[in-house]
This record gives sequence, structure tokens and C-alpha cells, in this order.
Amino acid sequence: MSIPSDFIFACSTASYQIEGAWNIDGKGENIWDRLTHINPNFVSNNDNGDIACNSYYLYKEDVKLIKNIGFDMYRFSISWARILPNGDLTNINDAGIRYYHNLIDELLENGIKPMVTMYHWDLPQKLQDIGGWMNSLIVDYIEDYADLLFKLYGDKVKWWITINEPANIIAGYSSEKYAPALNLDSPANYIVGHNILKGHAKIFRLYETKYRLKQQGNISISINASCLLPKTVSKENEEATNQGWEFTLGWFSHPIFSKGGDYPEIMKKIIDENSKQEGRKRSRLPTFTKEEIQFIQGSFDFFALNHYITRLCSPGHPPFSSTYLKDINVNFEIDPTWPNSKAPWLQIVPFGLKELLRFIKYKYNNPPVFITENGYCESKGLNDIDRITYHREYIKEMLVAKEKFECNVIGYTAWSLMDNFEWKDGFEFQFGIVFVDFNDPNRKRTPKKSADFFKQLLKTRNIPDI
Ligand code: GBH
Repeated sequence: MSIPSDFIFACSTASYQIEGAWNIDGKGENIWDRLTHINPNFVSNNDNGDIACNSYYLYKEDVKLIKNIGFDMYRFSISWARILPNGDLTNINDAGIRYYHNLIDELLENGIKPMVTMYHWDLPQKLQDIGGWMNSLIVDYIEDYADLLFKLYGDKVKWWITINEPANIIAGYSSEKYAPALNLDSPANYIVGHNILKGHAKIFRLYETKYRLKQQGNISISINASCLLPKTVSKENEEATNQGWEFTLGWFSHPIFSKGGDYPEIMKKIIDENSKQEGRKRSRLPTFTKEEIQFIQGSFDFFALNHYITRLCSPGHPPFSSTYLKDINVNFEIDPTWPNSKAPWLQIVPFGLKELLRFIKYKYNNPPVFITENGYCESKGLNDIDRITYHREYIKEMLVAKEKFECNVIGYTAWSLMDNFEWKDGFEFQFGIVFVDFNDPNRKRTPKKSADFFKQLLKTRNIPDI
């Protein structure tokens, strides 16, 4: 199976997961620093990102690896608190600014295009102290930060992701899976989601009015989506699947990518009804004004998609473990025959990617789709045959979606370039195609077999057999 010559292959990382140097050269504290320091056993083995892959010092090695494997692009994120230690413009940190200039220059000198994520979950603690994503003023703060990034780096960076995975930022407020681990019931989830959508659109519109003419880049938001399928063919299961789509992917995609914008009808209807039943005066789902709907609708140059998993849907049944799950009212399951990874949530279901791409094409008018993450988890080791199988089979299904079903897929990104700090799982579970020795003070990097797979794929523009 050959790969079109203009198709982009990338690998990715995120600042808190790789950089380390958590308090070096003027970097401010972020919510992951705070949480892992005050509550060390939040993460498996009391791990934290204080040093991680030490990429603050070793970024040249990272670039060498990317170059050697042959990727066209590197997706990394900028640590907000490294640039703005207080989160706002009261302190602009030159050393932080220099670090990303150096990284970007190193990439460009090696012929690798940078794709920059502005926000991959490491909110400056000072902004969390005033409510973080629950405070609607966050929209202004992230706009100021984005404005600075465009000004600093926009001549060199042509691919921007405003925000990574709204659903998992929300999980930091509605559960204890991610920082700030507040475990708040709804409406916190919908308030956070509302501010994320507004913040994203503000950044996009800022680029339109102030930078696009000169900088000519592409901007989107990375939305994570599972592929959803009916558990068995039945009217009830198909309705549940539809509802599942609208409450997950649709929550963030419908306002941005659908023709009419705004939240999906079914979401508004159900949350309104449930809120009434709960005796509330207004819906837990905030309302957008007409102007806001238009402002958010169309705020994209492409569809940035993070995809890993598939789930089977049937109607939900109480008790629900959260009010959000009561709203969705769908039971999500896996097929026990699907092969597992080390992470309990991650099974190998390659055809799910094809189905998801077809769904996006049909639902959102065939936008250009850039897969900004996909990857496989094992414990440790260099001989990662399962990871090769995972990427190979998902890439194949993606190409079928592209060629046979005319889905407009333009890029594929492997998560991750290298083993790194896997959030609550610390260094226990790893997604890298390059092994990192976390016991070695030099954080020695060694390419795994899957790095060879990508190297061959990129050299031949064909899917290799290994
Ligand atoms: C990505 O998120 C992140 O962007 C990246 O930083 C991370 O390292 C990578 O994935 C690998 O995890 O309720 O137990 O089923 C993926 C997000 C993580 C979302 C697992 C769903 C399922 C938790 N997914 N989560 S569970």
C-alpha cells in the first residue's frame, strides 16, 4: 500500500510529559507541578514530571532522533508557565521564549515542520488559583498567551493546535484522573467545555484578523474521539450510539465543524430536561448567544483528531457514576475478543479509525483531517512488535478511508516520539517509539523496533512488512 507523497507523517509529545526543568530559568509553577508535589501518590510510584525526559536540555537529541527516523513534522506543546510564569502578561520569561526558538530553529534546520500545541493540560497554577477553566476570564488569558505565541513564533510555525483534548481537560475538573483533580459534579464539566470552545474560537479569530495574511498558517483544536458502534444491530443500540457520538465527539465538533454550529440538539434537549427534573432554574449546559455561535462555527482550518479506541454502545441503565453519564445515558463496552495493550482502556481496533473517519466525513462535510495522535502502550522494552502491528494496521485502515471512502485525511501522528510521563500512570506505561531510560541521569534514548518501522515507511512511502 503506497502513501501519497504529500501526506504528512508526524510524531508528538507534550511539554509536561517530556521537558522536566520544572523550576529552571524562571519557569512558573503549573497545575501538574502543584498536584504531584503536594500529593505525591497521585501518580503511580510517586512519579512526577520534574525531570521527565529532560528535553529542556536534550531537545537537540530529540530532533536528531526525529530526523533520523525521517518524520515530516514534530508536534510538541509549549509550557504556558515557562513563557508566562504567572499565566498573564505581568512576567514574560525570556529564557522560556528562547528555549522554544531554539527547538523550532533546530527542527527547521533539519527540515522538520513544527506543529505547536499551545495548551496540553499544564495550566499555570496562578490561573488555577482563580478557577482555571471554570472562570470565563480564562478566555482572555489564553488569548493574550496565544497572541504572544503568534507574535514570537508565527513566522516559523505554520501549524497550530490551540488546545489538546477538551474532554480530558474537563476530566481534571469532573474526576481525579488529571490535574487539578477536583472531582466536581456537573455543571462543572459543561462550564469548562464552554470556556474551552470560546477560548479556542478567540484564538482562531485573533489569527484571522491579526496574523493570517502575513503568517499563512493552519489552526485547529485537537479533539479526542473514540469510534462508537452499536453493540448489536437494533434500533435501541443505534439510538444509543448516535447519542454517544453527540455527547462525546459532537460536544466539541458540532459547535465548530457543523453547518449551524452550537451544541448538538440532542445534547441541549436532554440536559435541559434533566436539569428541570433536578429542580434547576436553568440548564446545566450553558447557552451560547447567536453571536457566539457564529464566532465559534467555522473556527478551523482542518480537523485535528486524536484517536485510540472503539466502544460498543447500548442504552444506559442506572445507577450512573456521574451526572454526565446520566445525561449521555449510554452504556460503553468493549468486545472481549479485541487484543489488549498494557493500558486497560486501550485495545487494538484498527477498523475503528476507518469508521470514525467516515463518520467525520459524513457529519462535518469532509473537512481535511489531520490525525494529531494515535499510539500504543506497553510496559517496557525495545522489541515492540505489538506497537508495530498497531500503527501498521491503523495506518492501513486510514488509507482505506482515504482511498476507498474519499475521506480527506492529510496527516498521521504517532503518539509518542519517546517514552514519557504518562500522567497518572507515571513512567509505568509507555507509548514511545523511542525508549527512554528513566534510571539513567542522562535519560538515554534508544530507538525501538517501531522506530525502524516508521523509518522504513518514511523512506519507501510504503507500509513495510516488519
Ligand atoms: C492522549 O490522551 C494525550 O493527549 C496524551 O498526553 C497521552 O499521553 C496519550 O493520550 C496516551 O494516554 O476512563 O479509564 O477508560 C488520550 C486520552 C486517555 C482518553 C485514557 C480516555 C480513558 C480513561 N485518553 N482515557 S478510562
